[in-house]
Amino acid sequence: MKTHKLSAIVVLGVLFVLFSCKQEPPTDLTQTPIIPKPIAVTATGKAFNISNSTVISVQGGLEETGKYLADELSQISNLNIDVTTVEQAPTKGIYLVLASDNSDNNESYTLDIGKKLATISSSTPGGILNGIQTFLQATAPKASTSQPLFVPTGKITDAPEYAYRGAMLDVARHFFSVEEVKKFIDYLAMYKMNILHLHLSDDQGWRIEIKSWPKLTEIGGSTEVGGGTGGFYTQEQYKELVDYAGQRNITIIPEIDMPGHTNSALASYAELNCDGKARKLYTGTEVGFSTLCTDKEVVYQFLDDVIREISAITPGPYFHIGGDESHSTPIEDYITFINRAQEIVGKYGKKVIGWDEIANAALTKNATVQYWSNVKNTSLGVEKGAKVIISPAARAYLDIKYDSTTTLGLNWAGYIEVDHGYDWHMETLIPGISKENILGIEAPLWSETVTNIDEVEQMTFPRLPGYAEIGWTASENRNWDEYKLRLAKHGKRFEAAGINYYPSPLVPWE
Ligand code: TNX
Repeated sequence: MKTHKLSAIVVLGVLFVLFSCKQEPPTDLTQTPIIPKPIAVTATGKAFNISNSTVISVQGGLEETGKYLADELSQISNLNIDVTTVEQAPTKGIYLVLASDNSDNNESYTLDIGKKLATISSSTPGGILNGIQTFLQATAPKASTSQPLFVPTGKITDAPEYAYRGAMLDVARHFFSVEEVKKFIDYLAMYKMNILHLHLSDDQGWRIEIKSWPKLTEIGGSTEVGGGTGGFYTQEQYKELVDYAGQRNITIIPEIDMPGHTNSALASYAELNCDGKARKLYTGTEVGFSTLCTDKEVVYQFLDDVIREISAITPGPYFHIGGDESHSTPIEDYITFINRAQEIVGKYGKKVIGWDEIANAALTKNATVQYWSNVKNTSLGVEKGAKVIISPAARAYLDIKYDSTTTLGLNWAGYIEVDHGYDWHMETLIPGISKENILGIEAPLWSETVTNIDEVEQMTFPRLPGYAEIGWTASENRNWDEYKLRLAKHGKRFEAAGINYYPSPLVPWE
C-alpha cells in the first residue's frame, strides 16, 4: 500500500515536471541564438504569445511586408494571422511601422517586444524585413505545431556592418528550376543576406532568354554538365525571380561570363568564333578553353543586345561581366574586350562587377572587383579606384568540400569545414585592403558537382549563416566558440524547414 502511494506520487511528480517544462515559455531574449548576431539585445523577462487571434497591424504601404510575416508564421506554426492597415499604433499584436531611427544605415531596425505588443520598425521596408527575420528566429522552436508560439520580451537594435551580403548560384553548370532558385532565395532571406548573384552563362549552358539571339537558349541552353537536358529562364521567369527576391530585400545580380567561359554561346552562333565555325556543346568541367572573338564587331553587337535585354529586366544597379579564367584570350585582346564591355554596361545604366582578373583592364568609375583568388589583381583594382567584393575560394566557396569525406564538391582550394569558413575577417584578409574598400561578402556556389536543391542545401548549410554573420556583425563581436553554440541551435530550424544540412562534427548540435 505504502509503496503504491509512493510510486503514484513519483509518477505524478514526473508528469508535473514534464508538463511544466513543456509549458514554460522562454523569457530571456539575450539567450536567443540569433544569426547574424545583433548589435544590442536587452531582455525584460516575459513572453509575447502569438496565437490565431494575434493581428499584424501595418502602416499603410507595408501590407506586403505584413503578409510576408503572416505567411512565414503560418509555415512555422499553422497559425492563420490577419494583416490590417492602421493609422495609429495598436495596443496589442504585432506592429510594423516606418520610423526614422537617426541612423544613416537604411537596413537598420528596432524590435521592441512587450508582453502584449511587438513593434518592428525601420526607416525602410528592407530594414523591417530584417527585423522580421530576427523576430522569426526569436520564436521558440516548437515540439509540435499545436503548441502556442512564444517570443521572449525585450528590445533589439541592430544594423549591418556591410551593405553587400550575398551568395552566388551557378545555374549554368547545372540548371536549377525557378522553384529551386526561390528556395535558395528563402534561405538567403532567413539570414538577412541581400544579394543573389546568378551565374547565368558558362561553357556548359546559357540560361537566360535573349529575344534578339534566340539560339542562345535553344541550342546553348539544351544541356549541362554530365549531358542532362539543361534548361533556361524565360525573361518572364527571370522577372518572377527578381520580384520574389525583391519582396525579401534581395537584389538579383545577373552575370554573363565573358570573353572566356562562353562555349555555349559559341556553339549557338558560329559568327562569334574567329574561325566562323560553331563549337560543339560541352558537358565536361574543364575551364579556360573558350573565348569570344574579341576583334569581330558582331561580338560587340551581341554584347550590346545581351546587356541591353538583361539590364531592362534587372532593377538592381549591377551587371556582372565575369571576366575570369579567359586563358584562351591574349591579354591585349582581353583588355580591349573588358574595356568595351564596361562601356556597354554603363550605356545601359548599370555598374560593372567582374571577377578579380578585370582589374587588368582600365576600370571605369564605379567598377567593382570580386576577389576570388588573386591578391595582386585585387590590389590593382583598388589602386584603380574599384571597390571589392570578398569571395575567397579558400574560405567562402560553397562548392568546396567540408573535408576529405565530403562526397559532393571540389577540393582545388582545400577544404572548408564550418569553423574555417567562419573564423576570418574581411578587413584583414588582404594587406592594404580595408573596410572602406570593401563592399561586402559573397559566397559562391559553383555547380559542377551539385545537381539539385538537396545537394545545394548540403553544401550551403550550415556554412551560409556564417557568411551572413561575417557580413552583418562587426569583427570584434564575433568568435567561433560562441558562434558554434548559436549555430548548434539552428539545426532544429534547418530540420523544420526541410533543409538537408551537413551535420558538422565541430558543432554541438542540439
Ligand atoms: C573557379 S571562381 C571558377 C569557376 C569554377 C570554380 C570551381 C571563378 C571566377 N572561376 O569557373 O566553377 O572555380 O570552384
